[in-house]
Amino acid sequence: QDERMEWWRDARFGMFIHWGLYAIPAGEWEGKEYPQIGEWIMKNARIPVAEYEKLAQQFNPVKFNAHDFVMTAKNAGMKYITITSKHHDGFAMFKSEASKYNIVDATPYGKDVIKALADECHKQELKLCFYYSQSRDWHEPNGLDNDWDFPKERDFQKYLDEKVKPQLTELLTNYGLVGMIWFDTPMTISEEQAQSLKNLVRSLQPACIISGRLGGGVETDYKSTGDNVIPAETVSGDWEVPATLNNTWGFKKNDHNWKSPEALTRLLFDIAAKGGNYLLNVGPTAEGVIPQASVDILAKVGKWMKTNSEC
Ligand code: JFZ
Repeated sequence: QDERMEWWRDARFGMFIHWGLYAIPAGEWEGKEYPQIGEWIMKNARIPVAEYEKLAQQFNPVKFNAHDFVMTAKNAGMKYITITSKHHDGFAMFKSEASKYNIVDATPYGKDVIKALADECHKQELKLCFYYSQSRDWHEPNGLDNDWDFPKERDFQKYLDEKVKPQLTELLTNYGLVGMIWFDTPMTISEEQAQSLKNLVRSLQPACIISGRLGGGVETDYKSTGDNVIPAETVSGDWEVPATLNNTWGFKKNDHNWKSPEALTRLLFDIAAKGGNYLLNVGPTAEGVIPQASVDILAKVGKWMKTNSEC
């Protein structure tokens, strides 16, 4: 446990990346703007799978450059990147044999952005971590939480066996050393099911950290606070604050409610002083670029840290 957590405890600051098909609607569906977080648009607009799937045919992030992503993180003083390999919409941003609903097989772009990012992270010695939505999957009849396409009962175990475990195996086999798997919103996963996911991660990469939101009451390597929630006092154990730069995780074209670099730097120091990590989010566009406002803010945070740290 201690060995596994060593790099993470030193890191203090990481980049969260929420990137997927939801960057195309960017907060708007059929002329209507949805006020909630961008990556939830499929559920909030109750978009049928058959409709939402068509976004894949348009997904062509030709401006994506792994080097730019990594440099933006590095310049901010971030030591790891946690990217959505599969969010609740069920779309895999990596090549997957377990589901054709992935960036290589289902989009005109046809390239594995997770692979490009993994290679660049390894080259530049940043830890690469994968967010993976283990319970919610709005694309699968047996995944949880899509009650508009699939109102009937479901075989969650089948979904775990046929999609989640094979995809986790791919993620932990094809991309070199993985810093952590960031599980999220466990919903009704049982203790046994959660434990089997933990065992799988441990068996494939014993050094891979397992984040706080696995579920089933199963012990994980550290705690996540509520999103954007900073504890008032020192917390025992390892913990991380996932936070947004504006009001959304996935890109929304009309969300310009950015936090200031000064406020972010203060939060970062506050969190670090209390012994936690700060995982700060960017939401790349459908073209594959991190919004310029985010890049500028992070650069200022990085500059402030460089001029004011002793080491
Ligand atoms: C989840 C996701 O549903 C969301 O889309 C995003 O990925 C975020 C990072 O994680 O949302 C949550 C999960 C847990 C809490 C709040 C929002 N929580 O514990 O307070």
